[in-house]
Amino acid sequence: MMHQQMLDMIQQLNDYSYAYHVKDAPIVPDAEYDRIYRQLQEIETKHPNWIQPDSPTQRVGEKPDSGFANVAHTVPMLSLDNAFDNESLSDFDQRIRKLLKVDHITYCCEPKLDGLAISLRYEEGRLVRGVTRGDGLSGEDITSNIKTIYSVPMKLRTSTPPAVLEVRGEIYMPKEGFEKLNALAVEQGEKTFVNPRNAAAGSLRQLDPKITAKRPLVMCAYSIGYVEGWDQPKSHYEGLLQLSEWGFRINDLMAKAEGAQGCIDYYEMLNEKRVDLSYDIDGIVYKVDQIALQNQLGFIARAPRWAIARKFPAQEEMTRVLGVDFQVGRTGAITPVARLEPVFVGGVTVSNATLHNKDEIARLGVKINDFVVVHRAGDVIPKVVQVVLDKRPDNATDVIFPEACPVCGSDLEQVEGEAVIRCTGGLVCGAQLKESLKHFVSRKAMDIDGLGDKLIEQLVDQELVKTPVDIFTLAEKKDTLLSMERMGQKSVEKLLASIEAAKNTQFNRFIYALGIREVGEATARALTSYFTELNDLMAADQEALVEVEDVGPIVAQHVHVFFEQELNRETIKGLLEAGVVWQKKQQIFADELPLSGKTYVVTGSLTQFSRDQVKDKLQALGAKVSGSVSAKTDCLVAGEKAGSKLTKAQSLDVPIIDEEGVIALLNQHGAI
Ligand code: I6G
Repeated sequence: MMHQQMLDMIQQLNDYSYAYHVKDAPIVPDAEYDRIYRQLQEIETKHPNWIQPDSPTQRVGEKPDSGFANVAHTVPMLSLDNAFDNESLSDFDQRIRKLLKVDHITYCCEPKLDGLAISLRYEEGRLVRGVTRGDGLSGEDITSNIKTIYSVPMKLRTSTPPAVLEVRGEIYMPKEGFEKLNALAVEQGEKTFVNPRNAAAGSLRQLDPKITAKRPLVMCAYSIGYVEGWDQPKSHYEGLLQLSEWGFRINDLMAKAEGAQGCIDYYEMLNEKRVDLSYDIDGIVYKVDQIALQNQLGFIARAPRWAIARKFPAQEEMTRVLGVDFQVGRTGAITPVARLEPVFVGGVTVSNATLHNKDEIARLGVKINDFVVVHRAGDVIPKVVQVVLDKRPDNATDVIFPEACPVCGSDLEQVEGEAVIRCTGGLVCGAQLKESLKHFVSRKAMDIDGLGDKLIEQLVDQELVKTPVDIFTLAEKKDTLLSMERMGQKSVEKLLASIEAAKNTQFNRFIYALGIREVGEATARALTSYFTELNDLMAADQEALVEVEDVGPIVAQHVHVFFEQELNRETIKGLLEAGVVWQKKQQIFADELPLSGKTYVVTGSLTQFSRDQVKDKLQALGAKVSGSVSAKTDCLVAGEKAGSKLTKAQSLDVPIIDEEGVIALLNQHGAI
């Protein structure tokens, strides 16, 4: 093996790693990377004197001898002023325009990642040091840990690097990695982290880089801190593009905005996307884009005058647990829910938060009257994430999990290996029946308008509805309906009309409506495009079911067990006898359809059709509709305000069509 060949392998591995960790666009399967990595390891074992500092094998080194040394920053790492509303943002813009005596400013906007700030020093293009922010003037030298993060370039991707470059950025843990890390900790009986930020901080503080290397950390660059031997571009935006060219990850939502209004529009846009992002953000950083103007503005105290952080409402707050209720869900799962002293968190007032299950109560060690940290992000159900033990009052009392179903009194069961405890009552349990019916009539299922939660609860409580079939015989009980609370002639007629209309449904909606465990909308679609006949689906054994795309053994088992139950078979028969029908797809072999073998993703808002309608129609033409963009996506349908999926499709060169384009496509194939 020639020395040069080894250098080529390093280059190749670093290119693959850059594509995967920085560009989110892998160019080879993991196995291929691993194969070359192992070859490289072998060569390095044979020729230790050939080892290069930028070899990927050098990312994980030994523990630093004497902990983390304190190092002064070449240029202080500043903090940022905060703005909590649009008004202070406009004041900021006005202040700057006045100081600069101009009437318009272009800003560079970036999401403010919820992680830890870091400064990386490169000399002649090689990473020499990574230092935490510390107190802003000096921080800890955590180079050995920083090197384990694949999105940190060991060497800049240029043959003419600046003599010295200090890059500032944020190290964070994406949400998915955080969930996996915590799941593993639970499995191994270890302590979990409260949020991704704490997990990132805890991971960087590890003295052993081998541990840090196992943590899914990412680094995203946000500015150039110091440079020698290179003329900086004229704008912050261009500076970041240069960092991207040199191999750093920069945020793909970074954008320029014009004036205060542009900044406010960017805030609105990002606030909407916030919950769908793969990482936590706590705000937006706005910077005057022109470096010359930044220099004119300078600093006050320890913050630049040319930047401001607009904060989002906090997603975590402290409050007190007043009590714990036990709710019974559609599948009988008993969920403990903490009743809270109302608290404003994530933009709304929250008075209930989930405690998930019995194990979670034990893990948190929560007691009634405890002070707890509540987390609420987007529309996700608020959850208790931590007990504030320092504030535990004397009257804190244990939470007692019920011995029997709190609604119907049936026995509870816990499947081995599962955390969930379930009521065994099935549809005999009023709570399960109510939840099943709510699901059955919901928009993506049978779509029965006018049959809201309150009405379902009344119908079940008055024993007018005992199974989903009874919904279709409500027309015979019109007088009883009329005698019910808030049910006038008009609303009863409207309800009966929508029940009648709902009889005409689609096979996938019908299967989804049945509420089979773990069969969501997408799985129902997959099952019904594979088994086009209900009888075939009902008769399928597990072996046949796992043939369906995205159906694994667990889902297959749930489906098989569901259709085996006599009660479920009777309900299905009853629904069909009551007149539920769907149009049978013509028996066309799947691979003969015009969009067979193609994968589509639909995103953004559409005006003429709903996203679901477009998905249905694409599927009817044989396409597979996926929820996320990858290199395997054949086409992205992007409506208005399409966000990260659009950016990702652009970066992967996935063909993109707009609403007009998809309508033309559907028309061309006679789907509309
Ligand atoms: O803490 C920070 C996060 C993100 C920053 C920052 C940033 O830009 C996107 N920018 C500056 C200038 C500072 N802190 C001081």
